[in-house]
Amino acid sequence: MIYHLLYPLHTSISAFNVFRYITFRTIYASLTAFIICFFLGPWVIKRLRQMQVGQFIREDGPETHYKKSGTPTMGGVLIIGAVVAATLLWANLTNFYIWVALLVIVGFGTIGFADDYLMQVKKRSKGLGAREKFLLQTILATVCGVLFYSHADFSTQVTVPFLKNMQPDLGWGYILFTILVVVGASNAVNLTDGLDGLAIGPLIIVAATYMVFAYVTGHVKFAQYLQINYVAGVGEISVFCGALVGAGLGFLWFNAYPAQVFMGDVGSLALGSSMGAIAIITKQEILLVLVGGLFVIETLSVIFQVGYFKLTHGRRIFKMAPLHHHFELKGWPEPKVIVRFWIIAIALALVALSTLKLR
Ligand code: 57M
Repeated sequence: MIYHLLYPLHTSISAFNVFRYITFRTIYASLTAFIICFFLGPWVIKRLRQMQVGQFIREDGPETHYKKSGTPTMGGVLIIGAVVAATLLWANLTNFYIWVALLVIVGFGTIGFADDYLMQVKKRSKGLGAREKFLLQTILATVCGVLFYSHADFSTQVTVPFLKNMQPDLGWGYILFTILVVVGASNAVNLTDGLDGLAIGPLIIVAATYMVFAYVTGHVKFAQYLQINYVAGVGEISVFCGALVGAGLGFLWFNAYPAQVFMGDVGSLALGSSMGAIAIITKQEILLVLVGGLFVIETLSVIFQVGYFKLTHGRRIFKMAPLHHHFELKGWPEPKVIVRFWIIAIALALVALSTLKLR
C-alpha cells in the first residue's frame, strides 16, 4: 500500500522514487514484520495463555520435554499476521505472485489453525486428523498449481541445479509437481518443529536464500549475467521473503531456548508451504531439497525409521525419529542440537547459492 500511495508522488517529491526499488521495500518489509512480532509478541503470548492454548507434552518423548508442558502454542498466528501486514504495506499489489504467496500462507495457516484449535482449545485429542489435514493441503496446493499453470508468463519447465541445459517441461504435470513440493515442504517443516527455534532458524535461512534467488530471477541483467531464466515480476517475491525473514527473527526472539511460545501447526504448515511456493515461483524448485536440506534430512529420518520399524517389527535405526530426538536422547543438550542444526542449514544454503555460479 505504501508503494501504491507514495511512489506515484515521486513526480513532485523526487525522494519518493526510492519506493520503486525492490531492495528498499524488501528491507522495510523485513523491519516492519520484525517490529510487529517483537512488539505484539508479549501481548499475543499472554492472550494464548488466557485461551489456555498450552502445549500438551507427550509422555513417550524425551524427558527433557516434560518441563515444556503448558508453553503456549499457535504463535504462528503472529508470524502470519506480521508477514501479511508487511507484504500488503510494501509489495506491489498488482503482482500475481504476491497474491499466490499470500493465498498459500493464509490458506495453509488456516488448515494448521483449525488443527491446533481443535486440539488445544476444543481439546480434541487428534486435531483435524491426518487424512483430513492431508486432503485439505492437497486441495489448496492443487488450486495453486492450477493458478501457476494457467498464468500466461509461467513456464512449466523445471530447473535442474548444476545442469543449465536440462529443463524438462512437465506440461500439466506441473500441477502435480506443485502439490508434491508445497504439501511436502509444509509437512517437512511440521516434523522438524520439535525443539525451540529448530524450525524457525532454518526457515529464516531458506527465506533469505530465496530472497536472493527471487531478486536475480526478476532482474533482466542479473538473470542474463548468471544465465538463469528471467521471469518478469518474480523480483517482487523478495519483498515477501524479506517479510518472512523479519517475522521469523521477531518470533525467534520468543521461541529461542527456553521458548516462551511455540509456532503450532498454524505456523509450521503456513511457513513450510510458503517455502515450497517460493521455490516454485522463483523456478528453483528442485534446489529446495538443498536450500531446505535440514527439513529433508529430518523427514528422511522419519521415513527410514518408520519403514525399518515396520519391516523389522519394532527395531529402530535411530533412538527416536525425527532426528533431533535421536541427539537429545544421546545426551546432547537441547541448545547444542538446535545450534548445530542451524549450522548445517547455513552450510546447505551456501552450497545452494553457489549453484548460481556452478552451472
Ligand atoms: C508434530 N510436534 C512436536 C508445537 C509445534 C510419524 C511421526 C514421526 C510424526 C511425529 C509428529 O507427530 N510430528 C509432527 C511434532 C510438538 O510441537 C508442537 O507441534 C507443533 C508443530 N506441529 O509448534 O506446538 C512438541 O515439540 C516440542 N517443541 C519444542 N519447541 C518448539 O519450538 O520443544 C516444539 C516446538 C512440543 C514440544 O515438546 O510438545 C512433537 O515433537 O510432538 N511424531 C513424533 O515426532 C514422535 N516420534 C515418534 O513417535 N517416533 C517413533 C517412530 C517409529 C514414528 C520412534 O522413533 O520411535 C515423537 N514426538 C514426541 N514425543 N513429542 C515421539 C515422542
